[in-house]
Amino acid sequence: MRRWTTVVFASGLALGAAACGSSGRSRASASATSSASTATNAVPVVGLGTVSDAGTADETGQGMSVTMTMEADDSSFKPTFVKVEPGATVTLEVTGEGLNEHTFTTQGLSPGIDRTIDPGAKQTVTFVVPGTGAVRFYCRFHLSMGMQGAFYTHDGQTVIGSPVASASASTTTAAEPRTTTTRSSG
Ligand SMILES: [Cu+2]
Repeated sequence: MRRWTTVVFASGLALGAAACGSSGRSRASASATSSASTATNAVPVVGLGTVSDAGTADETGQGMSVTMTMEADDSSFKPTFVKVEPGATVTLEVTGEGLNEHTFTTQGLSPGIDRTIDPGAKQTVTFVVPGTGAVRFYCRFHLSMGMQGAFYTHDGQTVIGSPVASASASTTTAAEPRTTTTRSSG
């Protein structure tokens, strides 16, 4: 037992010394990456409308079986976009990190997913991302604030399915009840 602790402690010292020696160099690379990240605002998926974009995660390295976590923050999902291999099965744990209740609701999947996520709670969902289009997900309560995102397999991909008829925005067309077409009975 005593020998073990001695060894660990010694190697810890060595690591600490090495880190101190190279501190001058790491500064330059840090500033280089920060300037690059401010360049693009374009989202990688077509057909979403307003998106509260909290970033993209590339999970193609996990191959056909992806396991990952996502935050449901107040008005955005983080990550917002997730790139995976076509046909990959995704096991996703969504955690409510904000103060409000949210949903994780999918578009175009069959069966679809619609889970409510309470603050501090977790929901685990599993689904397949087809190569034919991006899988949009959104919060039913805060879609108008851009609380949505997508799983996709290549840049510029269009989302599959049609949006669930949400809210009332499109149903109030003044003309529709008045145009009563007279049916010829015969
Ligand atoms: Cu929400």
